[in-house]
Amino acid sequence: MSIWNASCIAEQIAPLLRDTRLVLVSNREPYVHRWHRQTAPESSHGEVPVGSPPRWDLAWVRSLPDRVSRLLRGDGGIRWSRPAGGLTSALDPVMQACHGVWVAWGSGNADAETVDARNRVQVPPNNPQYTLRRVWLSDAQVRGFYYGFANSALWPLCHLHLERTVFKAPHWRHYQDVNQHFAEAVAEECARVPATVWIQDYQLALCPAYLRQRQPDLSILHFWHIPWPPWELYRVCPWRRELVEGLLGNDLLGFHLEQYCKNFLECVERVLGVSVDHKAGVVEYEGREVWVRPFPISIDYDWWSNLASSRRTTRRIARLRARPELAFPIIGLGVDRLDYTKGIVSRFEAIERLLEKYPEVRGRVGFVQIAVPSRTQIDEYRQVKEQLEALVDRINKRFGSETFQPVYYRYEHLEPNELVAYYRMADFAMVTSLHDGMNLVAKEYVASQVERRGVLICSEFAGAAEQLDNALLINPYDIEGVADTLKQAIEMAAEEKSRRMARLQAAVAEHNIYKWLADIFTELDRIQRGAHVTASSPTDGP
Ligand code: GDG
Repeated sequence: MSIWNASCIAEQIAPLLRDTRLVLVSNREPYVHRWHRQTAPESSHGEVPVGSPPRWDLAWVRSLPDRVSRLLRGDGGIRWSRPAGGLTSALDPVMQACHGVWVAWGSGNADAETVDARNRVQVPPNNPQYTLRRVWLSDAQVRGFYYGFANSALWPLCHLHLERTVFKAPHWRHYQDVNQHFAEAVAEECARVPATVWIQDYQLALCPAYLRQRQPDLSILHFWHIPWPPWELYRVCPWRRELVEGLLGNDLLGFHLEQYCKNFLECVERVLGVSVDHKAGVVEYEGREVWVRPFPISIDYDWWSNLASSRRTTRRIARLRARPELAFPIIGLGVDRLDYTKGIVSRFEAIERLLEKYPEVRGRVGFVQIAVPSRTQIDEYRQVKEQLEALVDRINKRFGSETFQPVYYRYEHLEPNELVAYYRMADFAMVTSLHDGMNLVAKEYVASQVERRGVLICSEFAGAAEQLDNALLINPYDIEGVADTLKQAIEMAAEEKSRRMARLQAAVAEHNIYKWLADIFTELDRIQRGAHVTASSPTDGP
């Protein structure tokens, strides 16, 4: 068991909020309501009675034609579910303990049906603990703000893919509008009570300043989940000034790594010419101090480890092992959103090289790739999917036979129960990111390795590599080197595997998600108390 666990939220973290209301802000919502067809299999987590109280606002009137067509198609009731993903599952317990308000885009097709006249719904729907305030976005806004500026400009820019970066003025205008829209909703939630606002990620870079203009005394913090690029790259952004000004609306801005903090501070200095204390990590801006700090995110270690050790998982592994696609003595695993930053194509080039260069491993080792569909409306994502699938096909044709294929490729989203079985079963896991803020898959694999028979291969360009130095670190651009490292993992002695994995587990168990939360809120508390802070001031145990 880790020192930091879920009970620390109520005992240690909630008091640091000093009786203010916690208002969390993210693009994605923690609970989604959707219509389901009566014939559809039951896969979601709960039902909502149809015929919720009528609402006569604009959103309800707009949804009328859609509702009529659903009725004609025979759609059934409304179901709610929790979108899978590290972020929402990590932050939901915080909100449950603090009973605050979570402001997010209402993306479910039945979301508008389940909110009250102020666009709020109590969640979890089966055991209400906090308020979800939904923000509505039009299709054009989603295209311009989300697929456009956030994911076709900021995402590639921050991941150093300049050639994929698209800057379009209409996208930028949508990004500004949506950030304003979020700021308005947040300001309403903070109107009559002292509040601490916690903003998430790169979709909402302008929100802090918009909010600060409305309510100068608010306490605002922000966590940026992706890297921040060096000035040489960042400077190409036509709105480089507006973005840093937006983020300087915060009191505290967190990145995963010290390097991303340094990059950000240099950009601030270059763009705005303001005074930056690089050593302390603080910017003086418009008469306020903005603190910039590294907080490497993590996972709920005990949750993954317990799920992995469960009897259900053991039974599931036995069933998986019986499948012909997995009938190999050694299994290598990759789990990623299908995103060009994850280096999946380079990974398979290295796998192809391994099979070419070391014929003795052919037939002994099989590779499983779980590729989760992601941002499929963006060309770059469709192209990388096609490239990957052609490569997997080629490898299977070159090195497979009538009876087996070396690569088992699944383009789908799995339930955590199934995912954990792959994590525990795999003899090695491959994280080959070309650039990655952190990478939670690496940590989930480590937590799930209950028998300690697996090897983690991790890109040195994933933030996770900084804490996971007992992994086999690779440069994903060096295909020959990765092929050799795969061979090393395949041949590693059981004793060495166990020794490395034990050290990895100790590192992840100690620096788990609860420690991450505690570090962030302790830092905010220190800033508010005006206590002098050093460049890195880790939290003591609970
Ligand atoms: C950003 C940054 C940073 C994956 N497949 C399935 C599934 N997953 C879950 C994993 C993991 C998460 O998705 C992916 O985590 P990453 O860290 O790799 O990913 P990004 O989505 O790129 O996130 C990243 C992160 O923010 C947090 O700050 O680490 O650097 O890019 O939790 O478990 N989950 C389920 N089924 C799947 O098939 N249920």
